[in-house]
Amino acid sequence: MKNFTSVADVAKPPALIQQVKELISQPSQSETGRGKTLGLIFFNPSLRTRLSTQKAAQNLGMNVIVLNISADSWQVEFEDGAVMNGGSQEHIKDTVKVISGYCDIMGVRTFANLDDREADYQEKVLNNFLEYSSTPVISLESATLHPLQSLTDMATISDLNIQKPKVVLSWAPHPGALPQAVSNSFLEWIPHIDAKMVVTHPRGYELSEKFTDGLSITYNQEEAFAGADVVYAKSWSSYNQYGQRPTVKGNWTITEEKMKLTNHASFMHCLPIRRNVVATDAVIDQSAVYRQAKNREFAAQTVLKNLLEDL
Ligand code: SN0
Repeated sequence: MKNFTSVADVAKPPALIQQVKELISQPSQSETGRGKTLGLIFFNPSLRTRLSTQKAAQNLGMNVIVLNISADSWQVEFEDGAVMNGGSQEHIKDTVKVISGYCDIMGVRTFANLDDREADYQEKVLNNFLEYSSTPVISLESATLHPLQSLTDMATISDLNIQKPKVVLSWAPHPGALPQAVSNSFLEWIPHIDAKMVVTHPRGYELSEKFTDGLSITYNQEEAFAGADVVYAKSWSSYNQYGQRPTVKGNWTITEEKMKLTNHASFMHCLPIRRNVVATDAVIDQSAVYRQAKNREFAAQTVLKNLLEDL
């Protein structure tokens, strides 16, 4: 594997998911990464991604350096050919070339700005890393995808050992406008496990057809929940009215009553979760979210190991 920025970077996604499952059932450490350095670059906040990837690298004997660009570094200019007489001090080209000189593998987190759909969906920031880095690049969540989360989610679902589970991706309320990355990415990976996929969201919250083409989609959340084995909750802002939050009819918060419609479904969420907005305390407290968060370590370790082997 040369980079890990979407499922398209993976030659055999089911084999990678299987490797994560094996690590879940039998955690292990190795010296594969001895003497190698992982650089983790954050343009946005992170808890699980940061710590699980650091831990995963340590499990492989790697050194890790972390930079929070917005808090600790120079302000970065992204425009090609910019005359830099304004607020930003360093061009992304220079930032990436310099950091990659210190690293053997580089991870980057860069959220959608949710203003300019074209810029977000062209993955402008991530592509600067791919273009200017001399090392493999791992997405730690980009504007439109979150592959480490999705690889974890596929392994976590597959680890339930339910034959062809019914998996429901449900939109949920949130006080702010969130990216579509986690949901897009989930839908990009789900064909690589044997599942029956249903998406439910209010009108106006349709995702890009690139990710939902051919899927079963309903505006009726309760109908979607009937017989579900997995309920995966996520809030996202509108794709069509980009970054907006059109008015929603009814209450989409996931409650115990709604979960009773399912086939004792596992409740999943990437976290952080707004308690009693996305889902009630009772739903979250009995859910798979902590197992899912722990599995982030095994997904990151699997990805790093594959990248190290191909250095
Ligand atoms: C991010 C998102 O893509 O939805 C990261 C998820 C892994 N989530 C948030 O930014 C949540 C922030 C909030 O206000 O709850």
